[in-house]
Amino acid sequence: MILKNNNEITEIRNLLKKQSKIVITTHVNPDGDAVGSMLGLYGYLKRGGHEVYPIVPNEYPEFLQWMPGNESVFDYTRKKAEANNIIGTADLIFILDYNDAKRGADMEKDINSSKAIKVMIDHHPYPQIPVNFCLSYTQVSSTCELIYEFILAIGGKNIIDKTIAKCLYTGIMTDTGCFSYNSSQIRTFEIVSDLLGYGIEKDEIYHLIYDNFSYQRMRLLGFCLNEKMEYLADYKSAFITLTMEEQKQYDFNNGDSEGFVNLPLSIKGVVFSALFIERKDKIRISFRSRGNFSVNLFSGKHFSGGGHFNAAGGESNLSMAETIKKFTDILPLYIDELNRA
Ligand SMILES: [Mn+2]
Repeated sequence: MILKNNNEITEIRNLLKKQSKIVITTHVNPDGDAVGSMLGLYGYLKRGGHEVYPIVPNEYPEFLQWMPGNESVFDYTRKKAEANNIIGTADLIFILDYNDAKRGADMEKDINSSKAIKVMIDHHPYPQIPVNFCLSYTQVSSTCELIYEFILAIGGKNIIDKTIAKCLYTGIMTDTGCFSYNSSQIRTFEIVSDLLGYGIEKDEIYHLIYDNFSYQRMRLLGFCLNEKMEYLADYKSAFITLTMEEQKQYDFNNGDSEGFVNLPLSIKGVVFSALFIERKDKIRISFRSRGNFSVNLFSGKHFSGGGHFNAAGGESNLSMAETIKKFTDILPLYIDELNRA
């Protein structure tokens, strides 16, 4: 258990002895781990008698909206004034599953100017946000795994219940691609085993997350693989592009492209994949890799992004065509690295 006997934990435990006004927040475009860790911690702190506000920088997809506590979540983009006031008057702010101010989007300036005591709990490398307590551990599978450890360390195993367990399991499952990566530590499975002990139905959780797509989304997936994927054998790479026009054709909703970036990695030999999605003002990019090729560094260097070693995001202010040209022009610089990966 990595958080036990930690000075920071003792101080946070003492802080939480007093009833507090607490904000729990997470990164823009929240994923399963973001929402799961936020609502898992929400359930826990709520049961501790605190006044707790889960606030997200923007909306998240429907397949994540079933988790217990979802009805209490504030969407910053929709209730800016109210969220701003809550963040400004909070005693404590938990920053979950991100460590770079950019990932807090518009909410970040409110968090930054708030006098609240800030606690970051995260598993991404190179934490950058100034906080009072930084619980950053890159070796864990997910922030949900850390939240479980955090609750245990704070001393509340008996406050965990099925609703909290559901949220935490969801983040561990989604951040490991259903235990296909980032999940080789024994501890991850011990925690999963504990969570199952609270009576969660893991097959049902899988179903709620992965069998919850629209008909149009399935057709979009087919279109992307059939017509929009490019395979660059020399570079062991493949990428998919999606323009706004194409998104419109398939009634694109936020979250519809979730998981698309992983698919090219199923091609034999491919070690690097990218997904380029056109947004109103920029191209949003996701990168994935297998083995020894760091997409975190690649994205940081060329596409103002970052994330994990094998999974990162990025962006480009160029047009789609110019962005793809930039990407394919850069690849030759990495030919040796990609072939060694
Ligand atoms: Mn995560």
